[in-house]
Amino acid sequence: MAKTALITGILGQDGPYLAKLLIEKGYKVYGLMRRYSQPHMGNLKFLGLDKTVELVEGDLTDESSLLNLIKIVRPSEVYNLAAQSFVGSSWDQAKLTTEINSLGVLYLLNSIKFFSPTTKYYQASTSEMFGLANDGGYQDENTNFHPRSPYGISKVYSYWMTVNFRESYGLFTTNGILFNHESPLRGIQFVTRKITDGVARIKLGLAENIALGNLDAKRDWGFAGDYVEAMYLMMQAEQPDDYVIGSGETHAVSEFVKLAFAEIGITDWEKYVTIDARFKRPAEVPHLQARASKAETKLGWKPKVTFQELVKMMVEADIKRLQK
Ligand code: NAP
Ligand code: F7E
Repeated sequence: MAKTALITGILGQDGPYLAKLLIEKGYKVYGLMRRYSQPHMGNLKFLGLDKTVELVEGDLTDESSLLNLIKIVRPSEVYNLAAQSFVGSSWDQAKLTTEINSLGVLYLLNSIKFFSPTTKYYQASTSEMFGLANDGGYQDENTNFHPRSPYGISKVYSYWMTVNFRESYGLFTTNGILFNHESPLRGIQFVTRKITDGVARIKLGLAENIALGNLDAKRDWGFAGDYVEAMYLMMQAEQPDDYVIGSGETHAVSEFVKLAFAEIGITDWEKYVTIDARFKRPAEVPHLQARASKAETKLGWKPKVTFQELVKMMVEADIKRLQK
């Protein structure tokens, strides 16, 4: 019998990439989405998946919708990708962020425990949990957490709840501690997409500059398509465990800006960028850099797309999108 997977957050960035991978592997994929009067299917359509994923309605803040769904579908695997994932909004919407990212995870885990205890569970944990903490510049599975935002804090709760359901009830639950990963499907608020969309607009004469916040922050950026493979591999491991997933390289926001402008032949990028305090955060995460050697050794996972290739891919996709 074909395996079944339920992916929450199916309309976001990672959901469609993961759905594509699982469908190619023969899974029947259910995608959880909230109720909309007009669903935004753009990311699923981009990968040609709008007809192949079976969309089901539910909300992470509504426990009964999750209990019902797990009882009916009893999937082989649940990938919980749904979240209020924008760090910048998490200060102003801390309660909502906590309800979705923390309590939503508890509801989902309880639903599995009650109605489908053989279902494997993947939790989308994040490098934002490390925040200020690093061991000689790197973060790995042994680095302590020091989150800097309500988002990071909400994800620390769900990380530990995922571990606790494994330890308390013997469920197959796993945390992927993923560092930043991007793609042409990235939400427009996130800095990479904001930059590549802005660069494309400048090239096409649709804008004159890009307003950004802190250009000094450093991130370990990879390609979302590579990172969903790590999620899949974690769920196929013999024993459930927690893994850091990242490229091992770190780059300042200013380096991303420089490379993106270079793609359209502009080298004096400073002329096109303004600094706007509205895009700075009350507490910043200055430096993220993964040491993903556990994933490499135990899962055989390594990223394929380089930082330079990622920037190029995103700029090209935005130019194409705007030309349409
Ligand atoms: P994303 O593009 O923001 O997608 C998140 C999805 O969650 C959206 O489609 C959203 O639905 C859905 N959602 C939000 N609240 C919900 C609720 N109450 N009930 C049901 N669905 C809800 O995020 P992503 O970049 O794909 O990331 C996937 C996951 O990985 C997230 O949990 C994120 O926190 C985590 N993560 C991401 C990164 C990264 O660099 N991308 C790194 C580490 C961890 P709507 O479409 O209705 O808004
Ligand atoms: O910011 C700086 C900003 O919003 C990256 C989420 O997927 O990855 C993501 O969180 C950096 C920060 O992503 C602007 O201050 C400068 O230092 O693209 P971002 P993030 O906060 O790293 C983690 C791993 C997740 O888990 C999250 O869900 O860029 N920055 N100027 C800016 N950021 C934004 N958004 N906009 C600016 O204008």
